Amino acid sequence: MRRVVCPGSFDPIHNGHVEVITRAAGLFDEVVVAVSTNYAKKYRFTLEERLEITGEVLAHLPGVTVEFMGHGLLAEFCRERGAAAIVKGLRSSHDLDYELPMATMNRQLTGVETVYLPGESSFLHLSSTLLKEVAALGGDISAYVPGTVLDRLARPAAS
Ligand code: COD
Repeated sequence: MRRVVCPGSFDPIHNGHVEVITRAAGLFDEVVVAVSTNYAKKYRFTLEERLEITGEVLAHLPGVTVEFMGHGLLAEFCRERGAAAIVKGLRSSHDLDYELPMATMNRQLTGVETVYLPGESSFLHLSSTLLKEVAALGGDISAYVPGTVLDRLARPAAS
């Protein structure tokens, strides 16, 4: 049984994330989507909201579960879950430059490998940050996020 972890902030989850997670679910038996949080970061959605929205969006995918990553190392989370690899989407060579040191560090920490899937070309420009900005300024992002996310973004942020 091959279990992998797809980590992210998912603030909020968008179609680029969904596409990579769907492909990971086709390649591996179990995918744990690990929702991270960082006290230094300001999120649009609370951790509870990100867990709920991400779970709702991915509920149709067999073998996919959504969990809080905790406050520790991703490599340690993977070891505790018995995950063979971390799976991430790659948008650009910039992503790769940023990712390679983390992949090596994670492997040296606990032996967990990192597998990269090239992002779908029509979603390569997507990031949660860009989508939140476009939505906040009144732009239409319906082609890029699941309906649930569109609805949630239209509500006032939790204070
Ligand atoms: N197409 C394809 N893939 C995409 C797209 C897209 N349009 N957008 C994002 N992705 C991929 C990214 O490659 C990313 O890996 C993943 O989806 C999640 O994206 P985000 O933006 O939700 O999440 P990030 O980048 O904020 O998540 C960061 C992590 C949680 C991966 C990172 O903070 C982490 O590893 N934290 C653990 C702490 C730790 O162990 N630190 C030591 C590292 S050695």
